[in-house]
Amino acid sequence: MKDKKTNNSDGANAKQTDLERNRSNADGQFMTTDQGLKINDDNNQLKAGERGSALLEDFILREKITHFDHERIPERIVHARGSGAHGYFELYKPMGEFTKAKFLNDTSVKTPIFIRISTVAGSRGSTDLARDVRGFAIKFYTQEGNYDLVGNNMPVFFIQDAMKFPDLVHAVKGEPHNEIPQAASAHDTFWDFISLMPESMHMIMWTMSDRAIPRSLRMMEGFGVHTFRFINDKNESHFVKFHWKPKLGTHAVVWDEAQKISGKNSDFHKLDLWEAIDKGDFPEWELGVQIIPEADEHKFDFDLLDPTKLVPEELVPVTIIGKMVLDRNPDNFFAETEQIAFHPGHVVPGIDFSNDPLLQGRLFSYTDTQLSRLGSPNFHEIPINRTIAPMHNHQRDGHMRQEINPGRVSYHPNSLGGGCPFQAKASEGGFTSYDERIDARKVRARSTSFADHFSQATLFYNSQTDVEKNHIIKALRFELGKVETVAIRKRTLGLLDQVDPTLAKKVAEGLGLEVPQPEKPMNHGVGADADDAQEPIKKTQKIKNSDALSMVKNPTLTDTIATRQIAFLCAAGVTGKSVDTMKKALEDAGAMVKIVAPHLGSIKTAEGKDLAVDQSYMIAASVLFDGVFIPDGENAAALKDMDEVKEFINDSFKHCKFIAAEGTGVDVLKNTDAKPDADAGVLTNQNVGDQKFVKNYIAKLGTHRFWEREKAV
Ligand code: HDD
Repeated sequence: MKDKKTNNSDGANAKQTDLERNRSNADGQFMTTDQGLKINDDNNQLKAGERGSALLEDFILREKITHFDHERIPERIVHARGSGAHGYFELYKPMGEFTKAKFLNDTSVKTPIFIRISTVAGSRGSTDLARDVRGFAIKFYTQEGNYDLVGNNMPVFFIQDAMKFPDLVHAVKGEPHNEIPQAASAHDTFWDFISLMPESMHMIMWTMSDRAIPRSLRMMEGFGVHTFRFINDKNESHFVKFHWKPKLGTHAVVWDEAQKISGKNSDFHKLDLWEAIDKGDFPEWELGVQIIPEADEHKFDFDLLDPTKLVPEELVPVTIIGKMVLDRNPDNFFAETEQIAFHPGHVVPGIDFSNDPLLQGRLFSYTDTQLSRLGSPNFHEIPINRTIAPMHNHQRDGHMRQEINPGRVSYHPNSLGGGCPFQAKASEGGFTSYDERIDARKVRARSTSFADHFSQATLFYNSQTDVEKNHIIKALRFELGKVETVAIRKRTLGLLDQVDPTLAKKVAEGLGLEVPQPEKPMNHGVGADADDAQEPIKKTQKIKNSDALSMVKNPTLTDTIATRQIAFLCAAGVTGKSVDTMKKALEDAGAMVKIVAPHLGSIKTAEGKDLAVDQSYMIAASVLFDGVFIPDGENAAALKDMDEVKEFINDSFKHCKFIAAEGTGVDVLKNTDAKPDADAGVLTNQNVGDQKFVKNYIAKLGTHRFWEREKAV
């Protein structure tokens, strides 16, 4: 499928050429030291005699070891674990009415991008399948400079003010005395903090939902989270919320599956993204915007500046304006994915900030963190961070400066350099901040319009299907079950009760607790200090239900099975026709088939042909697949009694996957939980190679999971 690769246009080529300049190609070259000296022996250090001690003189050994000793840089404080990819953004329709940003006005330009998708809490080596928010950060290399949209896969956040960010992160990370647990929020300090922060309840609904355990990084929505501003060339401002809608739909795994994947393949998401791009199945997202005129700022039941609130799509529809395609894996993880430096303050003319107090704090944090992570104010000179726009200013020197600025002039204004570089007028593309009028007292306080912490949490919960609600209940039972301090569990139940009494009751049952009498949760945010802290309020929302918030009801859901992984449980004697018919149909629909057998190499089919084996039962596990097919043939006799096969099918059944078996393959189901029943998502067929059966299985796979099989809590 390699031919799917498109040629990037000018901008994309410019970035590629830029990266090319720094790409080392050792093909056919001699090995050298960092100084270019050809190396004669890379296996032995310089010694006094063959068995002698090392000689300090060995500058080649010292150079190699010194470089190795300094290979690591500090990992990101949050979002340490990430996957990156190159791609491009293409605009569908000019947005000049709202923004003057050039890349949002010219449909003929393909803007190169680099994306980094990450987990938040865990260290660099932690598992991909942690229950966590996913970072969704995109750097657009536009012709007017870099624009970074540094968002998440959830549209809201835990806290309203950046002042609380270090506390949130300290609470969720491994506890400081023993650094346990790794990449998990299921522990006392996190829930202690949450139980005292009612403003986190809406985000808690999202993180306890299946959104926090995506099936693939390619199957997640992305959000800019904050309200930003679009500014047009008349200097008019509109508020804007950014959405990324995945072409493959929004899908998740279930929690039991997530935990098992972490054991079987903790790089599951990283590998999935890498392989899809490598095979030419380029992931795509459409960019959507919700645009709100300035005049409507106060029209809502919530404050647009409050990052714990979303704007329901029923109130302001999402307009799709372009698409992002990921078409190239990085050449080097460290140089690109690790060294990329994002910053919500990297904007271009036409995009500006709102006064969201979380965003305002972020505008300080990101450059500051790059200074300690990348170690120099020259981090913008690293190839992956370099703009493709011309870059000239009077900033000079600093660690690892690459740029050589000739001449005497490093100040403005100057006459010796002819006044260069010049400032740009707004009409020449110079960035000007939106001239919002500010006339206020200097206070440490939070607006009372931020005080409703529960009604959108309730909206989210009410918008879920029963299955999704059950998953939230189970997640909360798991998380709070891991909390040892009973008072924290109870305090959290008190907050959940304000979101939905039935939810709180069901979680409480699992914990063997009663929902406590309504306690007045203190609202730390509102009021100048704890003495005049106010109670949070719950406003009636106009919107009671929003399908866009449910992954199952989501209107953008597609029935594609493209890139879905299907396991064929095989052994010697399998009927080739049964394998071939199903395989061809699945692959034609874009799915990927893996032949699983007792050993690697190949097996003989009933027709006497060799069938190449992709994975043995030792490596394959149901949790790494989206569906399973047991073909007809003598293989059934061998598979029936294999524990690995039984476990495979039982897990598929437990995790609500569609199971198909054909001919004697149906016998394999006998010793498992998956009894043949089309109404229960276990499809069987006696007429080997029947196209109707194959089509039906593909249609079922398109619905992702057979949720009805799941037992209610
Ligand atoms: Fe942040 C990294 C997203 C609040 C401070 N953040 C980081 C990354 C993403 C986000 C996606 C990883 C970028 C990458 O891949 O390199 N952060 C968010 C979102 C937030 C948010 C969506 C709320 C809406 N962050 C937030 C606050 C602060 C920070 C309030 C501090 C006041 N974030 C950071 C940071 C990081 C970071 C410490 C760590 C590594 C980095 O910046 O480059 O500066």
